[in-house]
Amino acid sequence: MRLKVLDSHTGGEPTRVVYEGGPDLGAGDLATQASVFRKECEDFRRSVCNEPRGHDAMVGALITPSPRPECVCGVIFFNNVAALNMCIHGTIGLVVSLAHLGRIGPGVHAIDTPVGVVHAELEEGGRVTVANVPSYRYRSGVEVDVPGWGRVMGDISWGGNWFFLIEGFGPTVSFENLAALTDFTWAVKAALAAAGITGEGGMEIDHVESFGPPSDPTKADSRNFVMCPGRAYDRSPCGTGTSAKLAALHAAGKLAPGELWRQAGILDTVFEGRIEVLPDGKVLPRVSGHAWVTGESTYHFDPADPFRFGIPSATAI
Ligand code: PYC
Repeated sequence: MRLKVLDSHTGGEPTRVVYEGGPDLGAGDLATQASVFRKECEDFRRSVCNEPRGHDAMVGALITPSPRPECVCGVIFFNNVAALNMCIHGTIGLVVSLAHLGRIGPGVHAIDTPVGVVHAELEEGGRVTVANVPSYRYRSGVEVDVPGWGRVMGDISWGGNWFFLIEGFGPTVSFENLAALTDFTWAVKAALAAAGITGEGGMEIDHVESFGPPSDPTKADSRNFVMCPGRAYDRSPCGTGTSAKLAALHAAGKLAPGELWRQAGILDTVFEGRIEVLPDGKVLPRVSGHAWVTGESTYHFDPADPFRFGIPSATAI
């Protein structure tokens, strides 16, 4: 077994695209391929994202064939503990990586994911805009008791992943508070699960997003801290999290169709977002950002190497 991967980062958050040697997930739709991945590809997932080749913040992107002829490819995103439903920083990284490999050029490209087809536009200057899956605020003003932190209120919103959106609770959203923000949002995630608070249809709320004012209001409208399912924070503003926020802002009457929202992440990198309102009342978010290719590798799997399939993340133990 040999894998070829291309590394990039989008606003600071890494994406590792596996473009050769990855597992065959069958010819099903992407949701079916994702369930095969979840059942059969734990060694592969760990090999790519976890130490010694990766680290807890790494997000993998396995390119797979899509049964939809209009799509340039399918993709399964995954991290240090599991497969993800969707990932926008990863889609931006994927598009820039496919362009680096000479597989696509500027223009709009349909990409198949386990939660639906997204359309990504690569501009000449390298900026990528992702038209995400339909997004919506599911519940607002949800209260949860968080041991050690007290009662916290937030909105539950879908942006391709399930998010609990918090403002005005917990540590100030700033880089100096990374450790406290990690403890707080992880405790919120556990409290939501303990209280049986879920997304629609009982789906787990696997991301928690805390908001505060931007460090520079001329460059962003808000700054966030996003806790991902493997207890690593998103270094970027999180595109699915930005989509969930856009949906919640619109539901609260605070964002009109076409209006610009500039979401900064904890490193002060910015994603720009706008919405279109769909006939069923959900919104179609468009999220723009940049990615940079940082490296290219071939992975080897020596049968004598006890850690050729990675080391489990401490979060997963
Ligand atoms: O950008 O959507 C995103 C994302 C999800 C998890 C990490 N990044």
